[in-house]
Amino acid sequence: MAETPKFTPRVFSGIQPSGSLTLGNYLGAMTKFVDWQNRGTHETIFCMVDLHAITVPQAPDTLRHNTRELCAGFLASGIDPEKSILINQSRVPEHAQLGWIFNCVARMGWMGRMTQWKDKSGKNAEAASLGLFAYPALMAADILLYKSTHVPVGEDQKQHIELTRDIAAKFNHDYDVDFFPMTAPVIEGAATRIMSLKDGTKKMSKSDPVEASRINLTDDADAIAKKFKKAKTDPDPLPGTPEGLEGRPDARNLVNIYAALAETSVADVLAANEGKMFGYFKQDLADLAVSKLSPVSTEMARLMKDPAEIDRVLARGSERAREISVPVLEQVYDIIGMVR
Ligand code: AQP
Repeated sequence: MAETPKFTPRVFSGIQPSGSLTLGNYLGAMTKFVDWQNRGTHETIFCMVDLHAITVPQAPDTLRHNTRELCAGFLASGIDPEKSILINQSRVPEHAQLGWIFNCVARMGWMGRMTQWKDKSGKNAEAASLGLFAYPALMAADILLYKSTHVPVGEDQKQHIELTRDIAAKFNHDYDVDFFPMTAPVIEGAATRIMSLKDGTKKMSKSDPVEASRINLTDDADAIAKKFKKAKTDPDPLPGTPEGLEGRPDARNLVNIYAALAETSVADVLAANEGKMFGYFKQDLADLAVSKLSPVSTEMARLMKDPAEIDRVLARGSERAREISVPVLEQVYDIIGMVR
């Protein structure tokens, strides 16, 4: 007889409402989330991580708007709030409570080694918020609060999932329990790292101050075409094989985006476009992007006309989430010796 797994197969992942969703978030995260949901092999929980967003300054009205718009993005991309639990982090207080406990489990040295901390704090780490430094401990809490077994993410988040495992292992060891799972990062598919349209060595980000560096899901067809037209490339035509993209990060990025949108391989895209100049390829890419993204952005705009309905979806999601999170946190409090 097959052994019953100790942990319920459960997927958790989140996106920060720190700006408008980018093509990077969509291809690297959102489409994968929808896949997981529709596979039906795991429970799925998706989160708008608003507490993470305030680790850097956010104007309150903008944050509110971005959180609702992100929720609209989840729904428009195919997340079904009946099949998946859809929440915003601040509405499930156990995230912050477990986050505090993990602040006391994680070590300063671990946090100081995080690449995202180094990138985002930059040269002025003294002025960065304590929250930005502690971010990965809260992220570990987001994941482990639901004893999640799998976390689909883009390449940039791999280090944080490894840290989540370190925190789980230290907690289990320190308290001599087998309470938290060793969560697995799932980094799969063609679009694990979509790069800036202005610099093929830098990740496409919602908070990049250069608007032309990214495609947003709220961009209209015109804006998408213009951004691809002005995307950085090199003067050479497209090669016939992936090896021909060596040392050409901007060219590689555009081909990679095309392959991800067309749900095909880079090799197939190159075989079909060998010798084409980027001026023409960018036009094809823009047409493909518009055809794939416009149904999503149209649906997002429709959903945003009824913010009360979005709030109801999130309220219902948090009720369902708390059916899991409240007992888990109670057990954690018991394990660590809090009088209840
Ligand atoms: N460029 C990208 N390519 C592939 N995947 C990406 N992700 C983000 N950018 C890319 C994936 O999207 C998910 C949500 O990310 P996030 O919003 O929590 O934070 P982030 O990774 O820091 O994303 P941004 O867009 O760069 O936000 P800001 O600018 O606020 O920091 C994650 O799974 C991430 O891997």
